[in-house]
Amino acid sequence: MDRFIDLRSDTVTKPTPGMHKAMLEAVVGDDVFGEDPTVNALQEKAARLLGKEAALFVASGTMGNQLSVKAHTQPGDEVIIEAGAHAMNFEAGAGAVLSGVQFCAIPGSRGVFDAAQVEAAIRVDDVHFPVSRLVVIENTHNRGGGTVFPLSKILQIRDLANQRGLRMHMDGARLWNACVATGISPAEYAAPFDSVSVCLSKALGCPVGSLVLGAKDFIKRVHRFRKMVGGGMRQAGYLAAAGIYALDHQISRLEEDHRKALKLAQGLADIKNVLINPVEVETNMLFFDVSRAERTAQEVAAALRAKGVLVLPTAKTRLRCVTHLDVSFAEIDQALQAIEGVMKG
Ligand code: TLP
Repeated sequence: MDRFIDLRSDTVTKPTPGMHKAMLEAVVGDDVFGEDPTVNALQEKAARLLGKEAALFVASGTMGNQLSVKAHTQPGDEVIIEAGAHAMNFEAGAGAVLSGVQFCAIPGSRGVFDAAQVEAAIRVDDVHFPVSRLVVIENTHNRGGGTVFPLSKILQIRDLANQRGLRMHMDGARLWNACVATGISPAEYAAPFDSVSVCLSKALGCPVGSLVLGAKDFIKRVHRFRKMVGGGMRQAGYLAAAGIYALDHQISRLEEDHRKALKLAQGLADIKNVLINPVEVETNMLFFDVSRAERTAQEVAAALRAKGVLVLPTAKTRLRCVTHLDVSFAEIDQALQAIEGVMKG
């Protein structure tokens, strides 16, 4: 197969010619000495965009989340988080290993929960219990289906967190999608949080990179922990240049990805034995179920691969598709044809 239509994730996007040029022309230095002007420029730009005092360039969303958890907590603390959240389920148990925290998982509605649920999860002050320290919110919520976390709910959770002395972290791996879908600015979304991690390597074309944002003293702690896990990079400006380019050029186009996801969902809803509710598609991600076809998700994914379409099985009969920069509207039509063919056969 010459070229796959790759709908497994928006992490597969590659640099555009404009981004390549920006990377090649980057002025770099040794970032462990704090001397890479392009890394510094990216961090300052991101801090301004999200309205935070400081930012730190890190290797990945996982590193951003887990160093934030570590900088907020002490071993034995409890982190209140939604049951399907990435930081608890898909980061190799890092919360336990790196921070010695335990998670208190609360069930969300497609990833979204409210202040009453957080309140019910907060431990009372008693020697038997861990100390509730941090609330993590994922926006958009991956396993929830690319769901936007409503700002009004976040603000209510912030009020509660203030009353009860909890800190708040946002896993904003796809915060850009939430902003484009709602018109809410990154700074408005970030304001209620003590820390935010955002990714440059999802849907924006960057080869690598995420950022952690917060107050200066918090970022200083994260910086030390980044060094501890070997995350100090040297001429990282080549990567940061891609990040600057992405923030300048690749965010507003996400709206197109959202339209592609909706088109895909609407097409899928018309295919026999595919279960999906297109109304639930809010951003660039969708999940569909194939249990009616009496096929496993793995079987469907393998049959689609043979037709040049890559999708991600996420449960026995559930699959995920994510739209992005490197899939065109025409390829969405081709993918739908392939899926229809596979579901018939
Ligand atoms: N998610 C990836 C992989 O886990 C499969 C994906 O394809 O969706 N937070 C959220 C909400 C994420 O979706 C991801 C990546 C991360 C954090 C971690 O980012 P990376 O992969 O850069 O460590």
